[in-house]
Amino acid sequence: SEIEDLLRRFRFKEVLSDDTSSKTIWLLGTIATTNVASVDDEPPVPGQNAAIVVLERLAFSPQTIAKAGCSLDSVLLATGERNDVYAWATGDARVAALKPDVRIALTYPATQKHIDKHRRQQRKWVCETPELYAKVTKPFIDSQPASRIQWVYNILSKQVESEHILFEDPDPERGFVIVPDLKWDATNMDNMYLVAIVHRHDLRSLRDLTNSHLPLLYNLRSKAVVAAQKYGVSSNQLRLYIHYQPSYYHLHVHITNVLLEGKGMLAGRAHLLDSVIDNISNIASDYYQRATIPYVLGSSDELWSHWAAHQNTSSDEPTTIST
Ligand code: M7G
Repeated sequence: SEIEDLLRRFRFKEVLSDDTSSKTIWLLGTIATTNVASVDDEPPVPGQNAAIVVLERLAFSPQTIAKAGCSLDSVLLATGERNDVYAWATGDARVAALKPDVRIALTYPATQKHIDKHRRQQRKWVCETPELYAKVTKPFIDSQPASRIQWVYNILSKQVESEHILFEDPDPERGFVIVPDLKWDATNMDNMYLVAIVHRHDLRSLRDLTNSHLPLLYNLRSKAVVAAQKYGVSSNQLRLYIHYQPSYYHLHVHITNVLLEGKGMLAGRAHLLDSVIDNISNIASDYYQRATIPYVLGSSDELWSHWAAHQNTSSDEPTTIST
């Protein structure tokens, strides 16, 4: 097949990044003009011979294993150990029910953008004080073109995805739309992922919330429960949270099944809606205007360069909470 032919001609040059939790590795290489192994010294040229190969270990399929049974006779053990009732080993699965075990994706020709996107990012914590928010983050948010969130306006105006709307409260102050999130296949309830997008356009992030928005937040919390019930997910099985920083600066709330776990829920990005409501209603109305909020920035985030420009100290030095 064509893909097989391309993969045979792939010449590895560099590991761009890897992720042990998703068991995935991103490789940069070239697609050689011939199948001959000796022709492999061409450097990758973006847009021409450069190629990115992604190798991902596949998850075990309970259905396949249940159907085929899984005798481990033919698992070749490389090493093994035993301690009390515990034993463990590594080896090669030679069991048909465990195969195929790798997914391969190829991008060819790969552009510089593709390569940059997959190259391991640097990451750092920043502690955003209200002063730093005003100086660095807010100007960045203000400079975001509306076109970035055109997809949000398309949903709110029912031009796109209207057939998927699970719930809408059209009220301009406290209303919102709930739709299945782009990331969800809408079939596996364990991974249920919905997103609630507020109708008002003036709330760009967590930082804008005060007690004047409590009616909106309460309303949203109770209707998220109703929307999730349509998929058989009950209120105590929901994780509701707001990202800070989000990718899109128009207030929206993530609504997921508590069984779903992933990067979007990491400490330092996901703020639980219940805590947000509690902080605003029981601690201070201006909690999010006064809070110092730590978060992680990646070097490919646009905001990274804005912080770098404002840091007169060495970039290696951690950003500390101002005293
Ligand atoms: P976020 O917190 O701004 O950033 O969330 P993140 O994407 O880094 O998590 C935006 C959420 O909206 C994400 O969960 C996206 O998967 C979802 N999303 C993004 N787009 C462009 C769409 C879309 O066009 N339709 C729907 N239904 N969801 C989207």
